[in-house]
Amino acid sequence: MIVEEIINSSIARIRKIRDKDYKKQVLKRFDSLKDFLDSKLLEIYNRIPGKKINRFYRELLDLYIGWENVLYAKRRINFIRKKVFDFYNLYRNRVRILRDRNEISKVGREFYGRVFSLLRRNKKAFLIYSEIEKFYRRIPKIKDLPTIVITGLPNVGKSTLLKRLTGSEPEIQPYPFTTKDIMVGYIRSVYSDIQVLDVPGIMDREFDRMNRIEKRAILALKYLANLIVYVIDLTETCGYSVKEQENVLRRIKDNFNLDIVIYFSKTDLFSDNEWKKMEDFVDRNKLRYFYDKDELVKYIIGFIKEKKLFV
Ligand SMILES: Nc1nc2c(ncn2[C@@H]2O[C@H](COP(=O)(O)OP(=O)(O)OP(=O)(O)O)[C@@H](O)[C@H]2O)c(=O)[nH]1
Ligand SMILES: [Mg+2]
Repeated sequence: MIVEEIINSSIARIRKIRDKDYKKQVLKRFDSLKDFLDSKLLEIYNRIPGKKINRFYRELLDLYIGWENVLYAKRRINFIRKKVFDFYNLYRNRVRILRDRNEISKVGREFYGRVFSLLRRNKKAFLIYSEIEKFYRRIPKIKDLPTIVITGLPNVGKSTLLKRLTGSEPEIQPYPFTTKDIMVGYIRSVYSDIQVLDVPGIMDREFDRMNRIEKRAILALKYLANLIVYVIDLTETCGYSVKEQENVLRRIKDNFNLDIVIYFSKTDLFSDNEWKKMEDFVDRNKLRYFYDKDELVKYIIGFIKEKKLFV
């Protein structure tokens, strides 16, 4: 798709160039094609991340596209750029020594033919590039700010909490796996903004057995979190038992050396039974807990301040 678009706009540009002197016209067209492709390919090359990218984005790109594909595309685009330049030099020199209009026209067609088939043969690199562009549209820009990651099982109310904390508008649905990418919102404080990330739900299984979508959440915990807010749905309307939710919590505790607080969601649905379950849960797990979002915000700001994380 993208290759054909590039070819079509090249042709449109070339056709606009006219000169009374046929040979001059052909040479000007060559220049135009070379310049256009050179800037287009350089733009693409620069949009494709390279080895200098940070580890979070690199591993995330690896999950979405495959890091080796990204590197392949970057190398390939660079190669195509050089090759276009080679063809340009070769065919320009050929045209220069010709006088016959038919001969010039033939060499001209050969130049365009080789350049366009070079692009078409490398469709894969351009396809990977469009995947990268899609990735950039899906993944928010992660800023260098103190960062809270909201995590928990699917459907427990993570995105609802993000919305309540930050006023952002993530998709919220009554079924699991609604959030597939990483969502971001900000808590404004007098010190600086605090970045809050809402990530896909994770299931009760070993981290290395998780699917690609769950692994996105793990990467956010691994590379970005200063504090984890673990959401627990004691009503179990999420479809998962408290036991399963506790297992995942334990796994996170054991694998990440990070501060964790609990947020109990859906308290508007609580009966006496759930309030009792909350007491038991807190007794067992000895973690700081919240069910009021204003209290949680206050705590988060205090935490960031105490840990000197404000930038
Ligand atoms: N009554 C009530 N429902 C809630 C509350 N929080 C979330 N829900 C409902 O629970 C369902 C799941 O909420 P989400 O916020 O999408 O849950 P999530 O954890 O982001 O889910 P995934 O993205 O699929 O992992 C939705 O139907 C919400 O409306 C709450 O405090 N009270
Ligand atoms: Mg969600």
